Amino acid sequence: MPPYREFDIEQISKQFQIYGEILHAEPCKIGHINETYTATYDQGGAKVRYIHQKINQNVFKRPDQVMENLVRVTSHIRRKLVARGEKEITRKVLGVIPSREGKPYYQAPDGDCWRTFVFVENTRTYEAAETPQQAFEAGKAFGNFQCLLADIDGPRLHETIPDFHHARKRFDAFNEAVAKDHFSRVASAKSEIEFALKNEKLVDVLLKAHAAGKIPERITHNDTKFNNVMLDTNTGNQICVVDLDTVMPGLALYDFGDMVRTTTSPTMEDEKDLSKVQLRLPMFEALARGYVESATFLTKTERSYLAFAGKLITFVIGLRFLTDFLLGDTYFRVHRAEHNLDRCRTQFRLVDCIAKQEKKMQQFVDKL
Ligand code: GN1
Ligand code: MG
Repeated sequence: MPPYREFDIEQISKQFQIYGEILHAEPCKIGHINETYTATYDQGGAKVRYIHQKINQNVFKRPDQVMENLVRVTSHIRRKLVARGEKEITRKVLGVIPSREGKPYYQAPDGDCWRTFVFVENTRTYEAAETPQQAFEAGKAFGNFQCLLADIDGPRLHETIPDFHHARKRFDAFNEAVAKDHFSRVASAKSEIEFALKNEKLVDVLLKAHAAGKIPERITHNDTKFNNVMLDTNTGNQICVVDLDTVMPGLALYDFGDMVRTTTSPTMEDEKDLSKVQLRLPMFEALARGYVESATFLTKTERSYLAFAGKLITFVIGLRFLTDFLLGDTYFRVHRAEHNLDRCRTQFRLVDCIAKQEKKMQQFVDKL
């Protein structure tokens, strides 16, 4: 996280349609990409919080398209929640605060793009699931989200990062990084590279099924980490999902796969002690129940790949960490030497854990 600059945030805060005066702001969330701050304002004596976030334009080349998608998606969900007569809608879907010019983001003279959201109070996020009930809520949160977007009309959403989960392209990029070895890091990642090469066969499975028309494109979240689910502090129920920059056309299975990656192991993504990495079957089962119950649109074929999707996405994200390590750490924010390599190792260990239990996992899903 870059150093917090109070003055900058104050300047940024003035660009949005927020009443009252800013009191203070703190950096928040452990995201690898964007820069996020929680800011507290005084509004007629009440303290109200907002999120200010700088969009990483190294990753998101078209912030205008990111925000166009985001506004379409959140407006669509909001309309449906209103029609259902739901309460507390400003907690259940992200609210975008317009800029002074009435745009969904503000572009500063230095080119940086900022946006502001309503802060969702009385919720919290976790880096790893602590109970099966939490895993269930996560599955339900993303299943609901996909369901709510299944009938969005108008043109196809923008692909904010083209080929984001395209496993074959990710594999090719990895191969190229190994071949070039610009940072002379191949030697220090020998066994990880071997692991990646040995598992190449995974990468085409879903792409082929999709190309053959067996699994459909849907509107998906594409970054379904467990820490993107806001759980109510009092009840533990899911309230909403956040981090909507990659909401775009994709495969529902990719979303489920990333849920498996981030809820089933008790460890952090960069755990160094690999013996702690595990696939906790009760977590997987609760997650799958929550997801399948709410993602009512899933076809039989999609359901038949749910366990596999966990293995695939965990592999592909490990591959992305490894590639970034080989390319000199330019994509994911790192906090120590070999950080991306550590992240890769935990992912690959989890791939092994999933492979060992994959049959059992799928048998469970088949009975749902
Ligand atoms: C990135 O920034 P964050 O943590 O929300 C990445 C995801 C990875 C994740 C790994 C746009 O998400 O794809 O799964 O790191 N987001 C982007 O922790 O690349
Ligand atoms: Mg993200």
